[in-house]
Amino acid sequence: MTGRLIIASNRTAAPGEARAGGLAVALADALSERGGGVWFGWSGDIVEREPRGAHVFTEDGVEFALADLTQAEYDGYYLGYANRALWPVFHYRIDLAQFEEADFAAYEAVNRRFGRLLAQFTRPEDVVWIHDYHFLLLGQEMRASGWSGPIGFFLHIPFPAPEVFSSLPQHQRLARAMAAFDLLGFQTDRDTANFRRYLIDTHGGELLEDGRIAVFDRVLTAKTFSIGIDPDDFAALALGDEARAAAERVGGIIDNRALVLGVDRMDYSKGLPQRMEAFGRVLDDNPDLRGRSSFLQIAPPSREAVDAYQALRVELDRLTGRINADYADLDWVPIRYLARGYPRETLAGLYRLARVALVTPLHDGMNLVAKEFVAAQDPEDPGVLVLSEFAGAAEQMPTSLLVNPHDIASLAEAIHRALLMPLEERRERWQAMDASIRETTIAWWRRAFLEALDTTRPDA
Ligand code: ADQ
Repeated sequence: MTGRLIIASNRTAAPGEARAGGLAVALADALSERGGGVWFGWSGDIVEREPRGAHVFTEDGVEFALADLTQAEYDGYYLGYANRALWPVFHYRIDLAQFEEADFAAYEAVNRRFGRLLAQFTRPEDVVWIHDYHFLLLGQEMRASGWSGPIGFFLHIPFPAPEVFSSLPQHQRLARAMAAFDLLGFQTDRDTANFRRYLIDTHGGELLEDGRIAVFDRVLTAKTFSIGIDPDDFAALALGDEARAAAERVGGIIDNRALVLGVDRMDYSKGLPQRMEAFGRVLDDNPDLRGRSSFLQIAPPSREAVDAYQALRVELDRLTGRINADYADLDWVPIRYLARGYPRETLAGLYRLARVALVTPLHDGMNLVAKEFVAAQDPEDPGVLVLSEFAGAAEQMPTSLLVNPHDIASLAEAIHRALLMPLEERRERWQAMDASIRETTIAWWRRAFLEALDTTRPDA
């Protein structure tokens, strides 16, 4: 008999919170398929006094256990170590990373407090699944609190090359803690290979015949589980009333010119300035295309308390202003840049309307926008995906127009080519991408991970 599932992620889909994303639905499904369990995470609240326990709610047989953070914990653990050190380094931006010892101390303390708390919710036959870079030490802390059952970990962002990971002053400490997990899941084979190479070259890890790695007196499995979406659900969304209404509205505003679309959280990993420059370059080099296509970039601000995010906002304002001032005409604006989020239905309608999607991050774990765009297309008249070779999705979608997002000239060339691509070629490329997003759906992802985790039990 399989035990209950215990999930830990920074944010949860607790009662009352919108379960908008595919990931939240998938984890909720995983919990209900196992007949219940616990979903642990940060409540989203910042409190004055050191919190001790967790708020517990039960919904459909799932216990939600939510812990608060103090202001100092939020600053040091969340904004500090997680988002000023780990996020930039894992996205190859050592230049933006700030290595403050006090931030690491806060990260360690929160992982310790949360690990102890979470251990109290477990029963011996359970399995534990921990998510993402906020909780690299959580498994080790649970072990210190007496938990000896299976622990899986999934990293949603890239695992960088060993030389880059080693730039973290605490990388040795992090590596030892990560060895407390039995199964480590990564988005792409590139990430899995980076992690293995790091353990083998830096810590004398040994690759065993069955593919597992022996390191720090433990044996662990590192494997690729490429996250996906629910393509049928998204395709249906794109045909719904709200999606159609959004497409009609935007189609009217751009006067049915070809829509070039970008949808991202506003983050320096997403390559937004490079993308805008490349669109500007298309207009510089192709006078015949001026007035014939409109670029719409949707980018809601995130993590605004971190300096690098404020700087990005200023840069995007400047770039759009310049390109629009150079090229806008009485009846046409080249770039529309909306610094706010939209409901999934609206995005689905815009994806379907778009002739070209620009998904050009400098580094990205997977990038689900790329997959959502593919799912939303009209099979008879699909749009073109311009995709960064540094997005995890590139490994699975070689028939997109793959680009190096740092190379503005070839990015501009790809946008130009996408705008002029004949219908037959668009169909052929899209069919292969559609087949690929149907292979590793979100349901496949969670089942494959949990099956692998179940087999790591000593008695399996
Ligand atoms: P994100 O960096 O947030 O996620 P991504 O995978 O593209 O990146 O997006 C996640 C979801 O947010 C998608 O469903 C998308 O529709 C939605 N979203 C993005 N921009 C939006 C906008 N402007 N308005 C409204 N909704 C928007 C992290 C990693 C990724 C990894 C995912 C899942 O950084 O690499 O693919 O986790 O593992």
